[in-house]
Amino acid sequence: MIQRRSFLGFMGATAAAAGTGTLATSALAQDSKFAIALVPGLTTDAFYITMHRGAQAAADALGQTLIFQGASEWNVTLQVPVLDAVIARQPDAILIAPTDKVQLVQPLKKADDAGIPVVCVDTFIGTGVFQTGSGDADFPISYIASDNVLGGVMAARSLAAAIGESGKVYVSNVKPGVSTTDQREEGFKQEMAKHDGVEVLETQFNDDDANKAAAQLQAVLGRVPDLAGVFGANLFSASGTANGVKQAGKQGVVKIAAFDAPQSVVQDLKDGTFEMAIAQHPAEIGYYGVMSAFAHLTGQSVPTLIGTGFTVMTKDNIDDPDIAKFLYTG
Ligand code: T6T
Repeated sequence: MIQRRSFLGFMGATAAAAGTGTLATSALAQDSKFAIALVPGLTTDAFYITMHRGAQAAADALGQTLIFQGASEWNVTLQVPVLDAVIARQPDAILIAPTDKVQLVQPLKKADDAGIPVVCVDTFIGTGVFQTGSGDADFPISYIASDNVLGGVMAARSLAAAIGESGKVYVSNVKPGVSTTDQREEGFKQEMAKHDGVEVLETQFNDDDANKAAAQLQAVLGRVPDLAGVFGANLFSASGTANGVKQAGKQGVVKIAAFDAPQSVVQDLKDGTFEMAIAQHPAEIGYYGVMSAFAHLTGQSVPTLIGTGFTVMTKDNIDDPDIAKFLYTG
């Protein structure tokens, strides 16, 4: 059990739950030692491992404690007990990437009710618009993430150009209800609607399982031999699709626009498996997540939305250290 030495305990849960942020004098804040928990979407994903690194850097800079606790798979029924266990440890704040925008509302409300401020990182609950005073899911103090709709738009533009503005494509995606990947698909389809020669086929949902994404690629190719391209909407969707394309001997023929940037994208870009990869900046998300929680805990106001950037990787720029530094670690 973590000792809650923070002044939240002294001030009571109500002020914290209301997110007033007017909690203490700076002298008291400096004396306080906060424990900030980060609950990732899953622990075994280079994206969240990199986010953890950024969060740890911020915690170290601030002299605060970071707890990293998550499930091993992208799964609501695994994430909720982890969250319950984290709430039971009574951290001073929780950063979380909720695995479903509806199903995590009530579990996170328990944290809010216990006076533990919540920051959504990467994914959100509800609409992702927080502190508005409306709805039952606006209680998190901030949402820190990539602009996922824009990322989908960028992938669509790149894929449309790669297939010469003509042909059939589909989205390989995780599962409906995940805010980030829903938004990427939305942005992708919005943009593709402007490309008359491109037909977007039914989305293939893979449950964040790269093997499933590979098998789906092969099945779609069986039905649609002239398949021109795929948007892999996250790390496992893209890497699984890449494997499927390689197994089918269609490398460079079926074009892939990939979201996320594990180390393996270097090879996939260089050998023409990927046209492009959109690297998010997960270390920034973790860093600003901790900074925001700390700011809130020490009485500062915090933006309700912090957007982090993208770096578009291609075979032509991936050797540039200013680009390659955004490859995920872990
Ligand atoms: O794409 C990231 C993350 O942004 C998304 O919410 C879930 O999938 C990843 O973690 C990559 O696997």
